[in-house]
Amino acid sequence: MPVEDNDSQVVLTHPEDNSTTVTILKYGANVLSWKNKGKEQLWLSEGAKVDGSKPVRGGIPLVFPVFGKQKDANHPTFPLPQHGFARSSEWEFLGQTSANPPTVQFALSPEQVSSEALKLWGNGDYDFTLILTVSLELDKLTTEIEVENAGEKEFEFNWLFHTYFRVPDITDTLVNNLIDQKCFDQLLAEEYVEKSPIISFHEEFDRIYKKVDYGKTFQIIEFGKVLINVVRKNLPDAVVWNPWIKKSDGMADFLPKNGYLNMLCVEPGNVSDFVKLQKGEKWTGAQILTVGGEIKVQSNIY
Ligand code: TA6
Repeated sequence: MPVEDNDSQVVLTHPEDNSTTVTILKYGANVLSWKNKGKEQLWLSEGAKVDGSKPVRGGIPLVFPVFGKQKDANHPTFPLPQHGFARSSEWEFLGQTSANPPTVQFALSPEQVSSEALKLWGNGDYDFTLILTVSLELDKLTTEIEVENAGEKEFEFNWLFHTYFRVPDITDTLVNNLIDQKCFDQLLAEEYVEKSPIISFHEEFDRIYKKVDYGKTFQIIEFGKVLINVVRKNLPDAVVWNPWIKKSDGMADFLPKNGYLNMLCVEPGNVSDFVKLQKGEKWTGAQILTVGGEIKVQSNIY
């Protein structure tokens, strides 16, 4: 059956390969698992809470209306918790829009968000409708978000897919095609231009790559083989994060503690500035994730 609604979770199975599946938790509309031909592509902490008690540690947490913690005390998102309330709200399952490829939609509007959380954004004066579309193909997963300003007041927001990819060993893992990109290093609190043609990981890593040309495909590579390709639609930025040892130790729900060796976040989003929506306006953004393929080296000289 291509789509099963199991109360708290929805499972998609590809009609041409029953070992290609996606499991989505309605709480946070979090894609907990994406198995491509039986191989898990995402990382989910063994300590992840999936009972709605806190945002899920792993899978694809949805970050809205703010990325991180807003520093400007005058900004409407300042009172919000880190990464906003989308990942800690129960989304409504709208159903299936296609049988092949199996495609489903989830919605979030103020009715599904706690009144406490709502009040923290523009004093609760905003009205919005978020529609998440998840589509499962062979060797490919697409997640697309549509944000509509359903109210009278203009608002501005960040969006980010906080995607946790599973990797065999972070110390053998590389990411390409970020060279020459401006980035903000969250650890140094410094902005600079990335000069490494290929990113490797040997310590905590937390960088926001800004306004990256949409022609750039980020590839997660191990031993010369492409594990995953990350392509973006209307999401100009990408955060690359690995917590490493100390940060992993500090997160109670990050288990096992050496799990940082098997995960890497590559997070497409619009976080280096805010998207502004007037009354009735809509905005969409998507990440298109594909498995395997050839290494593509892309620099800014092309
Ligand atoms: O996307 C990277 C990041 O902003 C890191 O700085 C780290 O805070 C991570 O998100 C996880 O945040 P969380 O609120 O899920 O613990």
